[in-house]
Amino acid sequence: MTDASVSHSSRDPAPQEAVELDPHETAEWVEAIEAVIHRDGPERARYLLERSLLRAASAGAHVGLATSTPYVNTIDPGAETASPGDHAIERRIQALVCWNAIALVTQANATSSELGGHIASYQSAATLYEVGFNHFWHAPTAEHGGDLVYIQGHSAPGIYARAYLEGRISEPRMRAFRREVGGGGLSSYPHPWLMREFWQFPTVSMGLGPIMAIHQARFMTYLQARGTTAEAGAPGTTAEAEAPGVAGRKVWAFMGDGEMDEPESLGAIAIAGRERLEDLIFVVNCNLQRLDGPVRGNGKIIQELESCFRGAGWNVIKVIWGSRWDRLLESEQRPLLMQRMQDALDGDYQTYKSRDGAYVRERFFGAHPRLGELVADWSDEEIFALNRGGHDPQKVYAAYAAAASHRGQPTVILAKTIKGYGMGDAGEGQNTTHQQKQMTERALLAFRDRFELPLTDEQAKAADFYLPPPDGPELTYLRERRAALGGSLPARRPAAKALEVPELSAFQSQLDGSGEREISTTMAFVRILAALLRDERVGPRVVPIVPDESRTFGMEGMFRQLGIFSRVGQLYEPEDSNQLMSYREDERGQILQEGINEPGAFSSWIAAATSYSNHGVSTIPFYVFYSMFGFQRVGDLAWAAADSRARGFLIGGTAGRTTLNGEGLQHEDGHSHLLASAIPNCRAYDPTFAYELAVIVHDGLRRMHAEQEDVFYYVTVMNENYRHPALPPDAREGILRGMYLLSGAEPAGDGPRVQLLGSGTILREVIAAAGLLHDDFGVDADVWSVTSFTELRREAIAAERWNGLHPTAEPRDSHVERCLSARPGPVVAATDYVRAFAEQIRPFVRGRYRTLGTDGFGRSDYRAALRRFFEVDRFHVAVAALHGLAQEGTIDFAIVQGAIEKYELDVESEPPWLR
Ligand SMILES: Cc1ncc(C[n+]2csc(CCOP(=O)(O)OP(=O)(O)O)c2C)c(N)n1
Ligand SMILES: [Mg+2]
Repeated sequence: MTDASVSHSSRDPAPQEAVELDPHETAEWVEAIEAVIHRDGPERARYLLERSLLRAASAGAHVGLATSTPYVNTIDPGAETASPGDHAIERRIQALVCWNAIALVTQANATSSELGGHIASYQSAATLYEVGFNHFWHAPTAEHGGDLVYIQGHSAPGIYARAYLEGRISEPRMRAFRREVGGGGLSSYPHPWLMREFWQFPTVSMGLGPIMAIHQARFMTYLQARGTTAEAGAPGTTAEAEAPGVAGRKVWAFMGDGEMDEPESLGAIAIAGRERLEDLIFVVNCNLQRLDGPVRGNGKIIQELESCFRGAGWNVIKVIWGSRWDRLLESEQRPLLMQRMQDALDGDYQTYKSRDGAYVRERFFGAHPRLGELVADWSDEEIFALNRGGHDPQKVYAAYAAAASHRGQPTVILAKTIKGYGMGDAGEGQNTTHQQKQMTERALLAFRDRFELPLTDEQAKAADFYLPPPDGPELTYLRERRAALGGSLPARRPAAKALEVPELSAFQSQLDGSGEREISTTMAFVRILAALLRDERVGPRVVPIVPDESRTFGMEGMFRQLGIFSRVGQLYEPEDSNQLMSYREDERGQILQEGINEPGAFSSWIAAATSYSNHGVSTIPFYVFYSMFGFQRVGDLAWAAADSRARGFLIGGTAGRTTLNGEGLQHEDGHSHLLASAIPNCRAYDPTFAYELAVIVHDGLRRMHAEQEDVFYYVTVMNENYRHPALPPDAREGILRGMYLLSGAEPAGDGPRVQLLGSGTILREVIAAAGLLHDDFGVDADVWSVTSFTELRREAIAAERWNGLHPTAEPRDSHVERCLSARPGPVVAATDYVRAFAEQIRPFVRGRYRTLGTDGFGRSDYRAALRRFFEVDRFHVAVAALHGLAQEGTIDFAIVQGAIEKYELDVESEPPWLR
């Protein structure tokens, strides 16, 4: 066996002849092992070999233990836990679920294929789900918090079909699969946003399910550890009566074998191994196919994955062969059969199941005369009926039972199945099966016959849904099983108890301004966070999350104070133990320091931001990261967070293209706000002053955790130090709506006048420009702080839409219009983001509007040089304002020319975005 229990290291210099010194002695060793196998079983043989190898290694032999095991089931038939279920009824229930799943997709595509859907994937996975639903997965109850099941996105039809049998989904709703407009239909895939009481986890973007599940399981250990703190008496901490806690709960994550190609799928498995996440179970449905064709036609995906997961410290359970193979594997030809099983490639296995028994006899068993003899008196049908492990409820049950009771490691179940199982020549094992959205009448009849469904020809041909009598054995059994496990799944709990959030005055020191001190908004944020952490009610709920950037953001003081969460605490003496701010890991630590791992950190944030629903306990996560490595890096996870109805704060640090000035092109973010603006429930702000930040964070807490709105916040903070004024009276509402008047030229004189809008760090250039305009040109300026162009646009397009649909009613004004309409003069907006950020409000600025932004690649230099380069400094703002006045005819163009010369603007170079 090529990859059996032992492999030589690639460094082993000894050629075969050099070590085969004594064939007789070798034979004796092999015989000895055979005797052990015979007497004490293969496990004992493995143990002895491992011990011997260790001894050889200690003497200098380059040996390594193999990362994969033979291509047979991990659990021997004799060691299987027997399923306690009624196998005949379970088989019938599964057939009904499979039928209704086919009917769901077929009906949706009956008149046109516009809606789409998937049949083959769920058919291959049905047993894997059914065994879980019947025997393993708890719904949330007073006693059990409920297992968290990450369902493969495009297996949704089967999950709907089961919910239909349970009476949770009506037939009209089943007929509205993928028709959500108008409400009531079933979403294409698991989307909590669209079916908020049903789906918990949006998994359909491949790879996100696995990484989110790992960090969910890790977050559960965090909650448990923090809950222990509460039991020890800390006030107001997470362990409280509102939820039964996380004890006994498991995370089950389903994924496809093709999906394992995604870096996110395998990229975090080492974390699960290292953290010994024993309540995490992956089920990889190895149907050997992805969308286009074979996953590893020339290899073996199960063996490859086994190596990866074993290397990462997981317990691996392979469920390759069904019970009908047991007899063959117990025969004398076991070694030869195992060799053949090992030799055949995944591409071969796929082809076997797309053909027939005669083909399997010839190609698989025919490879060796003694194997051929093994099945000589079998019919072709019997050979073809040799089943795969993932379709055998008993094998799957045994694997699940072993996984559920395994301690000390996460478990992955690698189940071999057939894509399009049961579809026959309509798709079973065929390369085209993934795209199959319908079954022909002939295929539907064949399916009915194969699974003995009680349907008339007419019903079958019409792909009618089939609901057995409610008091019949199938539905009675199905209900009883779910009742025993606490109720139906999947089920999402929309609400947790609202939190009492602190008053705005909790952040008084930020509201009062910084006086003479120059600080950054990053520093202000850290102080706001510190104030929140001190609050008795919400402090323990705060989950600070950082990729490897705490020191970048000045948060390292929290290490000592809060501790970094570690399941084992701190087993070493930290280098800086004698210092006040030493590095401290703690079993009850509050900070999640995720390493250099933005997708992982974001996944932890999602787990915390949805804890109100999945754990019945609201937590308040703050994920603080380099804004350039935020949405751009993990945008798909941000989308999944939005779909998940996440509630929490994303803090984009060192934001803007010219504040993080020395770091250059890859670090300087000028567009994350555009990416954030595309997410409907993400409230995004680019504040300048500490009081703005405090108002925004406070309102976020109120909306998300007191009012329980399903929104989350993206707030950018900067590392540029300056003085912060105090909160102006009446500014609060404008800060939240997106703009407010910072300084007006009151009383309005008769001279020329302009409106200057500034956002983020560039607001300070805008304020300075107002001074230049006044001092050098006698022009008055109203200065507006724009905390969010995105929020302004959202409100304005809503008003515009309303007006368009209510033409005879009194028109509604947007906040932008209310602010600017009575203010004379051209409008100039400047931002540290690309112009498109400020362009968002153009249709709602009635006068002349000019935007300045940082379009182009970032680069390193001094801030002043960069702002001049991107043409967003005070001089460019002033000249843009003067140009607007000239265009309006208020001043002469010669004045603008004079200003350009006075301020020495570079007029001949290429625009910055071309350089
Ligand atoms: C990130 C991403 N890329 C592509 C797709 C489109 N897609 C949906 S299913 C699928 C094939 C899945 O194959 P596999 O993971 O083996 O699942 P199976 O259907 O075989 O169970 C693809 C490519 C997707 N959903 N997400
Ligand atoms: Mg697959």
